[in-house]
Amino acid sequence: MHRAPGARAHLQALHEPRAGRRAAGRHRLAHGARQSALSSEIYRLAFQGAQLARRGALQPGRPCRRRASLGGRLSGRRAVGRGRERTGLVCAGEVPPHLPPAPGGEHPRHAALQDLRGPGLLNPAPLEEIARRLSAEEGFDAFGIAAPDALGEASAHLKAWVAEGAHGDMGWMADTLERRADPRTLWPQVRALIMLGLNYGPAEDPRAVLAQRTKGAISVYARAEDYHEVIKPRLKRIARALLAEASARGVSADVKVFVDTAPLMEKPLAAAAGLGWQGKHTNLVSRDLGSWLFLGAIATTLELAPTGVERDHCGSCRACVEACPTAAFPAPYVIDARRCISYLTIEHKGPIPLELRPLMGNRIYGCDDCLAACPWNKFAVAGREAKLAARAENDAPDLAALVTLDDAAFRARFPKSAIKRVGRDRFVRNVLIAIGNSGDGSLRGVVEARLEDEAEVVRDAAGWALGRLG
Ligand code: B12
Ligand code: SF4
Ligand code: SF4
Repeated sequence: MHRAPGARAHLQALHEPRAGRRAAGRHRLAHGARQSALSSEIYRLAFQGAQLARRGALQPGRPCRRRASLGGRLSGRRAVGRGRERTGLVCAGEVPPHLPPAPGGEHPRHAALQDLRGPGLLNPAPLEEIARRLSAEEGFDAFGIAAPDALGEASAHLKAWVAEGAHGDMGWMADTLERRADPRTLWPQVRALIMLGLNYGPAEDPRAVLAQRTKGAISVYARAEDYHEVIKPRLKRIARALLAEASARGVSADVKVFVDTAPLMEKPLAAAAGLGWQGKHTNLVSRDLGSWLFLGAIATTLELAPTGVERDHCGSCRACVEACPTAAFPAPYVIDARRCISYLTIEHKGPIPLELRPLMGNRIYGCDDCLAACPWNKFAVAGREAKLAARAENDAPDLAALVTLDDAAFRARFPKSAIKRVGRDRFVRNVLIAIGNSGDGSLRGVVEARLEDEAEVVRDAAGWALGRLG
């Protein structure tokens, strides 16, 4: 992929004060998901296919005996749960009976069963194909496999980007730099990364709300349920079924699932897996789905063959770069997060730099302008996942109502939503800036009520908004 030479030198330093750094180990990511240094989402196949056969893989419902060190019995559901005690084994009894046995397996019934089970089982489909089928069954729209060493120049770019300070006060980007720059440092045993994309294309142009100055613009990804919660259970189910299939073939393996929940460079890995390319807005663009794509990953110790790389199809287009209201792209393919409204409204805790406030318009949570500008969206279709469909109350909410929210009302207003993760103070700060930009003097009263707010960041934004309303 072409990168503009010398782009790094153009990164703009804003010298804004840095908010407190996050403790290493557990972080909140850009979109609020919890990030742990090494995910606890490990699914281990603690037995070989031969053992599986001996224990009776063909006896569904048979109780599962774990190794003493892991202790106890776990149900299939609990085996994929969180937490140390739930770090899961997949039990023989949880392996669906229709799966073929390990080739050359020890179980005396295998040969006879192969006859009964029909063609294809002597030469079962490659695990790559199984993974692809499972992903489609779980509703993913894009699939590919990347090798763990596929990051190439992206690692160096990440390091240059952080060294430049373009990550602003996302201290967790710096804290996790070495692991993020190489999946093999994150997890030395990893042999392949299954990269998945889920289309969340909006039904309408999300920019329509930008003209309604007394309404708040919430970015498409946050108008519905928190996508982390939608995607992660699906990744777990795929991982579990894939391990069961591998086990039936006598292969022991581990997997970890990620959706923005670990220091993993999801975009360049997805590009290496052929899901699309990183456009000039830096996000992954797909020829079939445009820019509206969530990414998820299943890392595994299974040796899976990588799929092809997609080449860059941006050409001479600059629509996203020119659409950015805050000029957050110092060069094509490079973002300065410190100027990005998504960063300012979601990640940045303190007061928003004065010079950027007027440029934010009524965007109160995230921003979609660069994504929406992409001509490849003409091939996009509206997302199929009901849980990711925008909630009507988040399409164009009244700023006057949102600015009055206290802590409890804020949590109640955004159930199961990623928005809840930024907390009430940061959210009301954003709403006040939008009110300041509305030019609507009738909102002075609700702003004045926030001048005595307990949170300093809210009082600061209220003072600024009042000044703007005149
Ligand atoms: C940090 C982060 C942010 C930050 C920084 C944005 C960014 N572009 O990195 C902020 C808060 C601003 C942000 C915003 C958004 N995010 Co975000 N974010 C992430 C996160 C956690 C890490 C991304 C990362 O590694 N950034 C580091 C930089 C270095 O990476 P990069 O921009 O890809 O840099 C590449 C190129 O730009 C280039 N480059 C960079 N610097 C330099 C320097 C030189 C000299 C050169 C030549 C090249 C070069 O090389 C780099 C490597 O390929 C990922 C999840 C994940 N774990 O990957 C989600 C993720 C990227 N975000 C996502 C989304 C949806 C968004 C928003 C659309 C949300 C919204 N509507 O508000 C916006 C989009 C803004 C934008 N244009 O990027 C999705 C993107 C899906 C996709 N299709 O690509 C992800 C993958 C989450 C997910 N699992 O779905 N995000
Ligand atoms: S999300 Fe908005 S502010 Fe951020 S880079 Fe894209 S257009 Fe610019
Ligand atoms: S808007 Fe144009 S330059 Fe930007 S990502 Fe899409 S095709 Fe590439």
